[in-house]
Amino acid sequence: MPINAPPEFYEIKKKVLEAKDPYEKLKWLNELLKVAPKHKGAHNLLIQIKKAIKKLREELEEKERKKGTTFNPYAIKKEGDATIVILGVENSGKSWLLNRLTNANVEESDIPFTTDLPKIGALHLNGAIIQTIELPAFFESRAYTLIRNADLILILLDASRDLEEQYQKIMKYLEQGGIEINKRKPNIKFERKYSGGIKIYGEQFITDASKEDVIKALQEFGIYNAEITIYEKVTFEDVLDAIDGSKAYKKAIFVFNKVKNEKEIEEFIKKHKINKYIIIKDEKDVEKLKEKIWKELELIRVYTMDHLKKKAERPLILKKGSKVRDAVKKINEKWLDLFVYAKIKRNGKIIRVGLDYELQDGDLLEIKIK
Ligand SMILES: Nc1nc2c(ncn2[C@@H]2O[C@H](COP(=O)(O)OP(=O)(O)OP(=O)(O)O)[C@@H](O)[C@H]2O)c(=O)[nH]1
Ligand SMILES: [Mg+2]
Repeated sequence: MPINAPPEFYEIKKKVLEAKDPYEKLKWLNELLKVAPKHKGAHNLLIQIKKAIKKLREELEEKERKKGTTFNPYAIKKEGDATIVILGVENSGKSWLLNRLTNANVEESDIPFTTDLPKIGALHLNGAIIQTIELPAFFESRAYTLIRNADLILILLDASRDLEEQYQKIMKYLEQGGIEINKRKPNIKFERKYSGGIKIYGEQFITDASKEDVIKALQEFGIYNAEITIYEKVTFEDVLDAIDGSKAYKKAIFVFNKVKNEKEIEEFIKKHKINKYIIIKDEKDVEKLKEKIWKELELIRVYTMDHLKKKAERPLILKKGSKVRDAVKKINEKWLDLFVYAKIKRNGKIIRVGLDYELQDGDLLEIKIK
């Protein structure tokens, strides 16, 4: 079957083949993926590109790991209750924002690329400590791990300059790193097995491929025993992503900085269907951003009480949906075996619950152990 690729496909393919630097090659492979035809006759091609990307990414990660002996400023350990990264072009005000969100005191300057290495600050928010990282404006591949490990991305756009140009640059960078913004992960469950062959459930939900196509793709990835369950309408490419497993789905807030003309921003937001954003006109607006950050992180505060019924000063910070089990684990793993019951005070009422009870923001928790 002809693949009917557009001319630029072949131009980019040439660049992939000619690329000497592996990072360069990865960049072009991702470009190739974008222009590659997605119709049924081109499925094999799609698989080959995805395979090449996966292989190269793994090789590069391995290389970065091996470099571990020398000091790596991009190897920042996750600390605190959540992590956010600030991403933006040079001079957009990343350091300005970091200094106002956190306790950091990073140099702010009109000279572009003043920040040449990641900078860290601690944002104290509702009893939680949020690790906040400013990324240099170089848009390097080695920063991808930091972005992938973050709980939230702040995409900073400098409204005193061309918004579209900044937006395209940042989105392209994220896409090349396999990072999806504000998109829900398609509901596909993929499990590798040791035996039993390939089982596919919900194949009728794949809009542009058959069961056989998926089996063929799995074999191409060297997978002969696995179970795939598809719960909603998806494309063949979504299925490939689920098999590959390397795509990261991240939340992002677009932060418009140095804003004078709000009308322009409104049009921009509409054009790109941006639904999570904040407009910063002065320092007061940083407080509004903090509120948005808190909302997007979906954290809850649980106040523990000791046996003398004294409420702890600092709450336990947990992810929304956490259970008593998670709270106990965070206090002391060993308590899981000693746990008898917990008492929760919520809305003035006290209830006695077990480990699987879901906690809510503001709960007062007393744990009874053996
Ligand atoms: N008027 C105004 N100036 C700002 C604002 N944010 C940043 N600036 C100024 O813009 C310049 C650049 O800010 P930085 O915070 O250093 O920018 P950056 O993104 O960290 O830049 P690099 O680290 O060089 O990539 C500085 O002179 C800041 O004082 C803002 O909201 N309003
Ligand atoms: Mg800076």
